Amino acid sequence: MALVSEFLGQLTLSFGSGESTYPTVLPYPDFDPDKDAARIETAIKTKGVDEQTIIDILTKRTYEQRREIAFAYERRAKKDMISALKAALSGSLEAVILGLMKSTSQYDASEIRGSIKGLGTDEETLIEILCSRSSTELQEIKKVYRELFKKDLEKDVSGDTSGDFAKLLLALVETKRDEPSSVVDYEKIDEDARALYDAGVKRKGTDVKTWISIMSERSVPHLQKVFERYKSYSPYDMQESIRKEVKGDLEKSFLTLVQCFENKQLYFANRLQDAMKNKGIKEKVVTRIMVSRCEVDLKKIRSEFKRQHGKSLYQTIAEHSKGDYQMVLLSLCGGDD
Ligand SMILES: [Ca+2]
Repeated sequence: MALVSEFLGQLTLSFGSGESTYPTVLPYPDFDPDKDAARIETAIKTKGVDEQTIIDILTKRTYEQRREIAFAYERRAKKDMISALKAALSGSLEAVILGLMKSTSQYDASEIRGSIKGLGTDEETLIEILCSRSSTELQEIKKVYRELFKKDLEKDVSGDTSGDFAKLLLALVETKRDEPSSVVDYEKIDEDARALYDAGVKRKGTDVKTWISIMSERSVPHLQKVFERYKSYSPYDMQESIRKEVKGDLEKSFLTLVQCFENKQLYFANRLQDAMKNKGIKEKVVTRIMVSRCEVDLKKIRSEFKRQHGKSLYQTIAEHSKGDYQMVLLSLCGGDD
């Protein structure tokens, strides 16, 4: 019975490839965009800015609702709400609020753009986004990227990276991954497991091309079974094999992929923990995960976090942040566990 009620208790929405979602930000029930817009207008005009009201409203409305508020705001104030928020807020709070004014795919596209434009590349951000998003999400990101920046994500990614790392990212962005099938193909599972072993641990050097094609083209449920099967060929599991065979950004990318295939929410929970394991907080990472996952699977990330680290995400954020930034993160977190 516990299982049934637990299942019914989860709000599961479905989109695209039939993935379940576990958001912490839900549609606000008594939604009145005009009233919200008026409150935000007053909060912006308040001397010193009333951040609390802005946070209370925008973290408790979905993206669709925030958009409606922005339209209502523009009608009444005769100016753009995003520009007004930008002028009124600053620092980490501004980054979160402006992030929330984008859709999840617009946000991802902007984070990718930010990580490659200008001098140098923020590989960590690129790896996190490109190796964790589903094919459906990546297709949407590509589309939005073209709309927002009039550029090709494939070209930008391969132009800014090099070697096997570039080949892997490009293969992911090309979104050639199979849809999950209802039929389990044991022969193919065995074949892929053996191919991964032959291309890596078994031989001198690594046939990275084979690894890339299997990991970028097979469906996630198939790969989960491949990694199980893999253990019957290799003395090391897939993650250990990756650590032994490749290095640097390529190693990080393969590890992120495999961790996400196995348990995506645990991957994000560990990223969050890692960003808050020392005194202080890696704001960029925490902001990105909280903003990009709050309408996707943050609720499940929270439970993985508690299970893995023994302390709730809420408590951890509370200890590592302060002020308005803390307030906005805790509100997105949506509760203690
Ligand atoms: Ca080898």
